[in-house]
Amino acid sequence: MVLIRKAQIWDIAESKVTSEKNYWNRRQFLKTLAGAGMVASIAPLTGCSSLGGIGKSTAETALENSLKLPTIDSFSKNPAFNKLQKTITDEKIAGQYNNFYEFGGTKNIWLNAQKLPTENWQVAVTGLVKNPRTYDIDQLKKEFSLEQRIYRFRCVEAWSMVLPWIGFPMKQLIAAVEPSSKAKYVSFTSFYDPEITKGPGFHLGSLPWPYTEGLRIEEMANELAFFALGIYGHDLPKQHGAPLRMVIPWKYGFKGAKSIVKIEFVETQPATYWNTIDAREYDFEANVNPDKPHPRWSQATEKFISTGPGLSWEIKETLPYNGYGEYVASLYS
Ligand SMILES: Nc1nc2c(c(=O)[nH]1)N[C@H]1C(S)=C(S)[C@@H](COP(=O)(O)O)O[C@H]1N2
Ligand SMILES: [Mo]
Repeated sequence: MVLIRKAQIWDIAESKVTSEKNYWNRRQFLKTLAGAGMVASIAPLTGCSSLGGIGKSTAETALENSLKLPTIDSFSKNPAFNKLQKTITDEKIAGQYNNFYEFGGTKNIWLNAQKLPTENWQVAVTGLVKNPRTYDIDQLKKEFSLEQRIYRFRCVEAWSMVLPWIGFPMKQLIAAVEPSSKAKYVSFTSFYDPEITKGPGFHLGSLPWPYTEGLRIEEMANELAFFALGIYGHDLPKQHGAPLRMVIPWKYGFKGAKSIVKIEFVETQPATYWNTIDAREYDFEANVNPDKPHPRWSQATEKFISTGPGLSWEIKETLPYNGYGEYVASLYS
């Protein structure tokens, strides 16, 4: 059965899709939002303010600019994982329906995320490795072989997309830095500077910033685990986690930390952002699993967000491991 429902992109953000943020909504978030005047500041960013009634809205132009990025010219296309996908999510929809809590607690943080400073970015690869190394983005693009992979993407909030990432398999980085036999886990840290991300945002003092995520080293070595440097043929826009993010397609979206500055090989399971906030709701493993409901909602189906204009979705059945069981189920047997 396929149900189609249409909504405005700003309707879905808070009321229609169950959100990680609801956790904070219920506790202290609304209070904070009201205090920061955020409710009032959202409206002009989301769409309808057209200039003098003609031409594109300022938001539309800003969105297009945020997606106009240097193209990546040499990458191969790897169709090995395509068989479950028919439609790719529209680029503008994907580019204005994001989770990036450093820049705010709603789905429409794409404009605020343009504050992320991506110049002279460096990624430190450290810890239990033979060859620790700090890479800049050009080095990553040169030293690893870039490919496009069209992956299903499933957020724990029960919405999903299909996205054409460009990047390289994480196992190539493992080969380059040569972890020691003591390395059992890998910790990934996102950019965080409260001076830059402040503004409409999600900045309760108790949150465990910076955003961190973690994998077992065998998970990182799996063929599917991917570092994305691009999407839709060009560099990553800031709202998608420029200039480097994790993509782990068989796990819920929160496992894919954005705007990575540090990758550390460690001996024991590292603390991670959502797991520290609430381990019951966001377990470390976080494999997509339709049979294991989130404590507050079912994971049996998902809202697949595909085409524009405007936001629409189809209800689809959620697949174990998001459809990638043949590649990853053996990691969990
Ligand atoms: N640093 C950071 N990474 C993050 C998040 C975040 O808030 N901060 N949100 C996560 C969640 S919950 C999801 S669903 C995806 C969303 O990625 P997208 O906005 O590119 O679709 O990013 C993940 N990575
Ligand atoms: Mo998510």
